[in-house]
Amino acid sequence: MEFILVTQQARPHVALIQLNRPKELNALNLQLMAELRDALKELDQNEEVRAIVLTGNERAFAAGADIKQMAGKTAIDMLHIDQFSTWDQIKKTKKPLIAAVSGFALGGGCELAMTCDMIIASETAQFGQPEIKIGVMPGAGGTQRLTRALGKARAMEMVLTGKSISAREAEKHGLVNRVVPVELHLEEAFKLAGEIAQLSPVAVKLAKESVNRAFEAHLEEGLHFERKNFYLTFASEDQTEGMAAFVEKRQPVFKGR
Ligand code: DAK
Repeated sequence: MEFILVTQQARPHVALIQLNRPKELNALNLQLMAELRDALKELDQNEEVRAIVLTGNERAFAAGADIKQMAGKTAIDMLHIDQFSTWDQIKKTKKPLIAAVSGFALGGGCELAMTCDMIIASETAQFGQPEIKIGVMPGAGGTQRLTRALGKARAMEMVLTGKSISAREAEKHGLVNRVVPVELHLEEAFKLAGEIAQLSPVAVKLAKESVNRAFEAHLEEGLHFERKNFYLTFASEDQTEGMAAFVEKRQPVFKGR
């Protein structure tokens, strides 16, 4: 891996992926995206990993797709480039994925953070879709996810002007879970991931899938999906253990079975 750093057990059962092109503000070139796709796939299959934190550095989470790499491309070149496999892999990842964002989260960087399940932002984080300023528009979910999070008026202004919003504004509108001082943002993400990693991996997986359905389906279909997954948790040893531990007034030991 040249452009990302992967730590399988950064904390117990919590893996860390760090985007690592600091001089280019972690601009997402094709190799970085392919490395990210492969790392996510591997960590998602690793039974020792129960949650994944994705981060950049203090100055930049990611300043977008690599403009220098895209500059000379034609529409047909872009069509043939297999960029979507990374975004598909992010969506397919069954384990909770938490973005720890500091500094720039722009264009594809903002879209990457929004595709994660939760976002912990540092006070310096800024979120934006500046593609319009370079004559294009968001292409990896920005117009959809920003609109769902912020509402039409705010998303429209951001997408049509390219202006970013601060971490505090993002928090106010529910785009991020919380804002913490820069030096604490990664630790806060680990804390959240660690909390989830102690719970039943079976229940966590089904619950994540169900929350995501709220965005992807109509209410009736989402409720139906949620109910089916709820019943399915009763097929797990973790459900038996969790409820037995409650009754016996002890801590449960979850095995992901
Ligand atoms: N691409 C390539 N290089 C970048 C970059 C980017 N997006 N952002 C920054 N860099 C490079 C700069 O060129 C500079 O390199 P050198 O010139 O030193 O070699 C270095 O990083 C430091 O940047 P600056 O000197 O510009 O630093 P400043 O603090 O002055 O400014 C900035 C920081 C973030 C405001 C500025 O760098 C900037 O405006 N960057 C571009 C932001 C942007 O427009 N992002 C959107 C890109 S379009 C898709 C998937 C993804 C996408 C589309 C489709 N599919 C799956 C279909 C995504 C598209 C995009 O993200």
